[in-house]
Amino acid sequence: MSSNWTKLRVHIEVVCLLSTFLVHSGYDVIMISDTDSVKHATTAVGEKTSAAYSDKDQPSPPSAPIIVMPSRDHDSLFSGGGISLLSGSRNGRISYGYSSFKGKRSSMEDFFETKVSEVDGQMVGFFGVFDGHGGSRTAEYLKNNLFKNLCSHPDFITDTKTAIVEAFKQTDVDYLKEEMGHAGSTASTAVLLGDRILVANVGDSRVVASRAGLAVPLSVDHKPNRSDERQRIEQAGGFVIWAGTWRVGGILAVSRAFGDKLLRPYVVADPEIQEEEIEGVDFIIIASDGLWDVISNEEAVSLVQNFTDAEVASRELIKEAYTRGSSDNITCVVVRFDPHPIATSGN
Ligand SMILES: *[C@@H]1O[C@H](CO)[C@@H](O)[C@H](O)[C@H]1NC(C)=O
Ligand SMILES: *[C@@H]1O[C@H](CO)[C@@H](O)[C@H](O)[C@H]1NC(C)=O
Ligand SMILES: CC(=O)N[C@H]1CO[C@H](CO)[C@@H](O)[C@@H]1O
Repeated sequence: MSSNWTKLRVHIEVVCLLSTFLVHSGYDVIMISDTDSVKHATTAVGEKTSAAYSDKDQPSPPSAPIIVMPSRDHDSLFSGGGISLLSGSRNGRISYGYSSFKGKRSSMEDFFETKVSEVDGQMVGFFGVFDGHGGSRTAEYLKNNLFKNLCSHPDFITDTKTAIVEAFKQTDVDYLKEEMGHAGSTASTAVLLGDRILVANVGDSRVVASRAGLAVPLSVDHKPNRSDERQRIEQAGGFVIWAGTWRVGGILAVSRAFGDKLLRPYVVADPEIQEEEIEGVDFIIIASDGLWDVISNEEAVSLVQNFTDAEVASRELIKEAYTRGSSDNITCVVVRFDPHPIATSGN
C-alpha cells in the first residue's frame, strides 16, 4: 500500500470521525422524547449545515474523497442527521442522515423533510424528498405542509393509508388555490408507524429498502411512458410524446406531480402507496432522480451498506452520483434501523 493511499485512508477516516463527531455533538443529534423536540428535528435545505463540502473546483477521480471545506458556498453539498427512538409496538432506534447537492449555476429546487413527532401518543417518523421543477415554490410548500396535514388527519393512526391519500389530495388542492404559475414537485415519502413503513410516491423520486442486503424498491417512478400512466393520461384527453425524453403534453417528464396547474387533469398528485414491515429492513434510501439517473437500486444499497453512519452514507451516495456525471440537483435521505433496539426503561 503506497503512502499516498495511506494518507488518503487517514484522511477519509478523519472526515468520517469529524462528521460522526458533528452528528453526535448535540447540534444535529436529537433524542426525541417529547413533542417539543420535534421542531428541532425538522430540517430544511439551507437551514442547517453541519458539514459543507464543495468538490466543484477540484474534480476528483473516481473513489477519491471530496475535499472537506467548512464552506457555505452555494454550490456546496451539505448534510446532517440525527438519531431518535420510535415507540409503539416496536421500540427501536433509528438514525437518519440527509445530504443535498445543488448543481452549479442553478437554483436549488429540491427540498426534504426529516421529522419524528408524537401523534396521538405514538411516535411517528416522517421522511420525504420533494424535487421541484419550474421554481421551488411547490417543493417548499410540500415541505411546510404535507406532513402537517397528514399528522392532523383524524384517521392518521387508525387508517393511515386512507389518511395519506386524503392528505396528499388536500395538500394539492390547497396548493393549487394559491398557485398561479407552472411550478410543480415530486414527493417521495416514508412514514414510520409502529412496525410498518408506509411509502407514498408522486413522481420520479424513489424509495428503496435494503432487506438482508438486497435492494427492494418501495416505489415505482411515475414516468409518462409507463404504460398504465400513459393510458390514464390518454383517457383523460392528454397525450405523451417524445421531446428529448417522454413528456406529458410534450412538456413534463413526470406523469404525476403536485402543482403543474396547466397540465391538469393529466398530471395528478394521487400517491401510490406501498407498505413494508420494518422487521428485517436494514435501511431505506429516499432520493431524487439526480441520484437514480446514474446509480441503480442495487448499487445504492451496496454503497450504503458500507457505512454505519446514515449521514456519511447519504453523502457518499451523492459523491458517487456526482462522480458518475449526474449534473442535476441531488438530494437523498438515508434512514437506518437499529437491529438491536435499546430497551427503554420503565416500559
Ligand atoms: C421510458 O423511456 C425511457 C427512455 O426515456 C426508457 O429508458 C424506459 O425503459 C421507458 N420505460 C417504459 C416503462 O417504457
Ligand atoms: C464496500 O466495501 C468493500 C470493502 O471495503 C469494497 O470492496 C466495496 O467495493 C465497497 N462497495 C461499495 C459499493 O463501495
Ligand atoms: C445543474 C443542474 O442540472 N441543475 C438543475 C437543478 O434543478 C433545476 C430545477 O429542476 C434545474 O433547472 C437545474 O438545471
